[in-house]
Amino acid sequence: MAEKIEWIKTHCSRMDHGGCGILVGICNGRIVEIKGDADGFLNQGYCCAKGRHAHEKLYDSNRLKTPLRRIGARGDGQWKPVSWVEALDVICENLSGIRQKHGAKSVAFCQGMPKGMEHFALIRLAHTFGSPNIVAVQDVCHAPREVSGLHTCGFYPVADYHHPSQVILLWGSNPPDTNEEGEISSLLMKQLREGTTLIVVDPRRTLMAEKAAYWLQIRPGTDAALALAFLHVIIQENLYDHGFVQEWTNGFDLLQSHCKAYAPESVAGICGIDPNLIRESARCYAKGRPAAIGWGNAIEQHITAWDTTRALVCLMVVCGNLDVPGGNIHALDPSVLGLAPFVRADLVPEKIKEMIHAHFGTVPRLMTVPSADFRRAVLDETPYPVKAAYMQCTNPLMGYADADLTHQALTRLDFLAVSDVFMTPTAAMADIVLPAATQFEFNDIGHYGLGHGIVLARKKIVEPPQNCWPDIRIINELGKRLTSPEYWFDDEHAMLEAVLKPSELTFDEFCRKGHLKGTETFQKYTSTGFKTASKKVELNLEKAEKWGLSPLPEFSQKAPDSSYPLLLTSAKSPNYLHSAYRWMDSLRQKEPAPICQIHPLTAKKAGIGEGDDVKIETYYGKMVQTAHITDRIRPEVIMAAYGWWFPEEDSSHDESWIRSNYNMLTHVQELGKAFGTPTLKGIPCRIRKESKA
Ligand SMILES: Nc1nc2c(c(=O)[nH]1)N[C@H]1C(S)=C(S)[C@@H](COP(=O)(O)OP(=O)(O)OC[C@H]3O[C@@H](n4cnc5c(=O)[nH]c(N)nc54)[C@H](O)[C@@H]3O)O[C@H]1N2
Ligand SMILES: Nc1nc2c(c(=O)[nH]1)N[C@H]1C(S)=C(S)[C@@H](COP(=O)(O)OP(=O)(O)OC[C@H]3O[C@@H](n4cnc5c(=O)[nH]c(N)nc54)[C@H](O)[C@@H]3O)O[C@H]1N2
Ligand code: SF4
Ligand SMILES: [Mo]
Repeated sequence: MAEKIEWIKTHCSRMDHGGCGILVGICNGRIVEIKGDADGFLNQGYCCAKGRHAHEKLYDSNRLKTPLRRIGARGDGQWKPVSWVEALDVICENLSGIRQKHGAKSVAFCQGMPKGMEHFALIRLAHTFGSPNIVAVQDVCHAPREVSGLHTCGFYPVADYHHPSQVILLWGSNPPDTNEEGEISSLLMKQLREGTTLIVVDPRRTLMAEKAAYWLQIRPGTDAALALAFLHVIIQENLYDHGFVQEWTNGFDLLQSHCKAYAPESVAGICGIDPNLIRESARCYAKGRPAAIGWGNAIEQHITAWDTTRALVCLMVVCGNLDVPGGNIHALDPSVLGLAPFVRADLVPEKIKEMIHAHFGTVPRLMTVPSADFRRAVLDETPYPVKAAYMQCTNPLMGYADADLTHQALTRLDFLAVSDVFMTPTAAMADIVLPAATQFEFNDIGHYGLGHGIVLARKKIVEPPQNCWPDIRIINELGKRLTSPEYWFDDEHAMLEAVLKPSELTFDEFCRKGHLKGTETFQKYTSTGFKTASKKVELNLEKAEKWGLSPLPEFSQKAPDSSYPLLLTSAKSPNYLHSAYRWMDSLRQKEPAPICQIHPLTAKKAGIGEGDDVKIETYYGKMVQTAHITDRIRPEVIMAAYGWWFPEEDSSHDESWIRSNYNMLTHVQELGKAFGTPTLKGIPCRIRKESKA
């Protein structure tokens, strides 16, 4: 007789930002199947391939299962298994020693995409240790949207897919593949089925582009110009919300005259889009109230991120779509412990002045160190030396622009500890590698601190391997040893209970509820004003001048370089999360190799056929990927895969992370001033056929 499967409810995590309610089937203490939960608040039964296969990573034979201590030269791949006590002792000895010699700020605490409570626990560890330096990937991921929003209208305006919109404008965002920040595409798809009009700005003919009433196939990197052209049309054609603009904004007149220079006819050549299409889509967005802008990564992975995100907030504002149901809203958090009391920035009162990036004049309210500035501190000791790093949930050799520079920085550090589930190229550079427990193996709170007004229960389903610890436990234990123990919790469970305390729910009760959502109230500004100095929306952001930034969004074009006539860009793979999980067989079978998409005309010119190896070069570096010829992209665009390394090869072997790594072609020589953002999308490049090895 077949064994009975027991189904347990939890939420998916760590395969993207997480969010889907799922049913996890266990048999004899082992997860055997995963499916979408029809009651899932955000997904209503949907579950993607990554989610369905997520449990397989728990049972991978190559998973890290014991703490390791380096015995050979850095990066040589020679390790000695050690106990947790020894691993933690070595970390504490080194970090304390470096703090004593160079000060607490010479230790950096690094995290990639936030996966759960571990991100905020790490920030708390940095602060209780005394360091202002939390290094994250926010310069290319969400900070441009969030911080531009905070300065312009006092909040981070997120697309509200929970209420019907007349129009949804997806701008450099591809929810069916990425479910960006847990905005699971199910709610969006439901609206489209019910008649919401879709506009898509994407250089690639995605599924959403196919569903769109207007698809603007933009030349990568020109989004600011297009957003300004939308503003031009909406203002010139008098389609803006007069009442809102008059009562609630500053600087409209200046914006109006500023946008005159951005007529669709003037930007059409820059963006590669028919001016009539620009006009019609701008009208459609302006007339379709309420309308939501789903803004994605593409607008912030460019040195123009400040101007692009500012222009898009201005669009929401002038069309009266701010904080209305079905528009771009200020989502209120449920009653759980606030971020500030949890992360304890109060313990580093000089943080704002002392953070590495303060020296480089980034915009106020950017609270994590951009990766470029972190490496300057390590390699040039500017503004002061950084000597050690603790890294969790991150693989900087793959994720940071200029992988070569990252390698130099990791080599230079006096001490590096990395927590991961697999021996990555970055972990291979560490002094201590810690084996993390992962999804399903511990209780966690999802979506905390992300600004979407919800938290999700992630109930533990199975025991982790004996020697794998959840990051929140590692941090809690390091906290007790490295900082004043009174800041820390009896165990990680007590940490979660403390976060939930204001809700008056225990973790078990929270799990039974599944999620908590903040109160839904809209147009909060009508009673309190906007949370800006003037209490109005700052269309013209006067203060920006002081920060060396433009008070009105701008676009200036770079002279083309005839040696690099094509434009390199990327999109997230639906099968992987950044550089992670290429070692999971079922996902790897779906996408075995790094594919770069080339338009038929471009491929023909270069003599490249389907499946050929292609060398892609920018001024800064090169990589090899496999050609896929498709007319889904513009002829001048090369849409390459990002995050590729080869876990089946020895990760200490250079070739593995160099060969097809997109970030070998990016650089940090020119950065956006506001956020220290490098350009990752829209880079001049060239291609040629590479003979097979
Ligand atoms: N499957 C999967 N899901 C993920 C992730 C993952 O790695 N894999 N990562 C997660 C993370 S951390 C994030 S931040 C989100 C990101 O999620 P998204 O914001 O959706 O990010 P991308 O896929 O990078 O880019 C979105 C779209 O931008 C298009 N694009 C490329 N260049 C340009 C350009 O210059 N202008 C415009 N307008 N569009 C352009 C791409 O074709 C793509 O369709 O996804 C999350 N979800
Ligand atoms: N060129 C280019 N560069 C980019 C981007 C791009 O689109 N193009 N996207 C950027 C964006 S949006 C982001 S968010 C960053 C992402 O940057 P990262 O978050 O650093 O990227 P990942 O490759 O997902 O690395 C995460 C690591 O966490 C590990 N991991 C998974 N689960 C756990 C766990 O439970 N505990 C621990 N300790 N480790 C775990 C994985 O094995 C993996 O090695 O990259 C950025 N870099
Ligand atoms: S869309 Fe994201 S949250 Fe949903 S199942 Fe897939 S990986 Fe998990
Ligand atoms: Mo991200």
